[in-house]
Amino acid sequence: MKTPRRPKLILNGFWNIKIDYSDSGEVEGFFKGFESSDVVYVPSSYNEQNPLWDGYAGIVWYQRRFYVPRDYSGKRARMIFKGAGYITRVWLNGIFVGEHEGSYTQFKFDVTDVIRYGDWNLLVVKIDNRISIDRIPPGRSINEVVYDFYPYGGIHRDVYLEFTSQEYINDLKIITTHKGYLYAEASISSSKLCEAIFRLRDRELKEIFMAKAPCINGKSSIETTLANVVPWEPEKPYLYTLEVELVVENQVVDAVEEYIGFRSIGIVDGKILINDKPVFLKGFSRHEDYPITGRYVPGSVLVRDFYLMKQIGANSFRTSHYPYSDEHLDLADSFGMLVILESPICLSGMPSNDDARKWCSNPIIIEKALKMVEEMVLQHRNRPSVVMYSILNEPPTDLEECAELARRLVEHIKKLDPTRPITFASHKRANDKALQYVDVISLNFYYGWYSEWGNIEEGLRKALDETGKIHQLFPSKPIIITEFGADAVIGLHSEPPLMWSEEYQAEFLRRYIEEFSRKEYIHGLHIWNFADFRTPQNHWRTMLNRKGIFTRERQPKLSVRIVKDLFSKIPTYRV
Ligand code: BDP
Repeated sequence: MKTPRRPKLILNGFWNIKIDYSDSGEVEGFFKGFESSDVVYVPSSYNEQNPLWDGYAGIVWYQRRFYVPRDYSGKRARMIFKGAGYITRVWLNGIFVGEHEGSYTQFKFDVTDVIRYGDWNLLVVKIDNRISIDRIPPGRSINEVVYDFYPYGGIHRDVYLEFTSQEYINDLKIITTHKGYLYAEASISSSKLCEAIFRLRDRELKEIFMAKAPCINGKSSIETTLANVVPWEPEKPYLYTLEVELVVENQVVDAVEEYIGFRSIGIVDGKILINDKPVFLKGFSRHEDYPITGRYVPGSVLVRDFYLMKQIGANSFRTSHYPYSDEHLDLADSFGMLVILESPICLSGMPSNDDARKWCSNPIIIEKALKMVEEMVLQHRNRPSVVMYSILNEPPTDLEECAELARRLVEHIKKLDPTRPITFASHKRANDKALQYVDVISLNFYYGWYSEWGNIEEGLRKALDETGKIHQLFPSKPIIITEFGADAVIGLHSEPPLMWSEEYQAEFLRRYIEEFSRKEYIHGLHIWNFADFRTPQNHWRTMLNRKGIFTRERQPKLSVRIVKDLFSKIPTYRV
């Protein structure tokens, strides 16, 4: 939900920071304000802003002062964090206002009664980014995690204070189809009689529909079918604006909006249908990772990424391995990307079956996991670009307990949003006991890299063979290859193509794309990865995972031309 008309105080910028190695800050009263001359920039992870903080995954305190003009008094004030973590605890003027767990979804705290109007205010934030087995995703220490990306910490997305009247719109839920069906429901916080005005505007901001509906039990909704809408499609992502105004005692007291697209999704006869037409998802699994800014990817870099993806012929990506920022997904909506939105539950390297069983059946973990997927769905369910949810990456779902966790996640999401198919990225092949619960099967393959190394053809044969078997087990479920790739160090060349060279990566991707795109039961190919990204330290990484077809700074490797050539021959719509 977008709130451009609400007054805001943006709190991005330079903050004070203090490292709290012994977790003594709360006892010592840091929340009342602390002494430190160290500086950090928000939004960004803290790690790469000072070489001394680079290997630190622990507790840090952030603080800044800001002035709130007197004109804002009488309004409701909420402090909004678009993404910070892993655990964020917040104090305003020495008073605790709330806590949130998880780094990748937004959260807000009502601070109306704590703000000093016409005065300076002190905001203190404790970020606890300790790595632990009972966190999502789990790990033991900074270099011993079950996932292959750097565990950055900090306030890595925007922070702001937003003001509304006492009556306001809490949330917006929108459902559309490409045939012009529109359902819009506003959740409203008001103890008074009220109504909502819903307005749909086209790209030129011309009003093409307007309706009013009363507030009933905290909700106001409209349902209609409009003639002649322009559908949202990957190649023509037409966005409308849906505005909702809240009217109390004949006054407009709040207004929110959303950019919406008219599009439908369906799974029919083993195909993925967008607007009733079968699509092929070609693109990447990505990461939010950039030098110095860490988990925050600046808007200008994102824009370049989207142009690069488009120019390569991609129409799709997966938010591996966590929900991405609103900016990232806003661009997906406007560039017409088909997004698989993935939760942060990444379990690739669960150490042992015993650990995995315990983890998956631990009620505290299950509750956290359900909450994390719920926050993801509620934040992004109005987006036309989001065409599928991925609940997990590489879970040990050959184990009953983990398959049961998957089942519960599916059940939970279907209640929140029955309109989108669900998948997860599987690496347990035919032994995966959770494939039965999802609408689309997603498979990750590294044959020709982690096994059959140096022998792309043998690896590829194995990948094709296993995929064929899974198709026979689930003939009505579309299959997407959500990961396949090989590391390449830019500038390293070899003929014949040897591992780690640009030629080997290009050849690996060429052969996988050629063979898999020929199979009629394969409906998508996502290369691992769009760009190189930072990982924990270990003996199988050279600081970065080098499977990007671009470097971390977005310089192209040899693969870019090869992939562009192949992707441009695969049409988005399959006949
Ligand atoms: C896959 C994981 C991904 C890794 C990739 C790799 O899903 O997170 O980065 O392997 O090893 O298994 O490059």
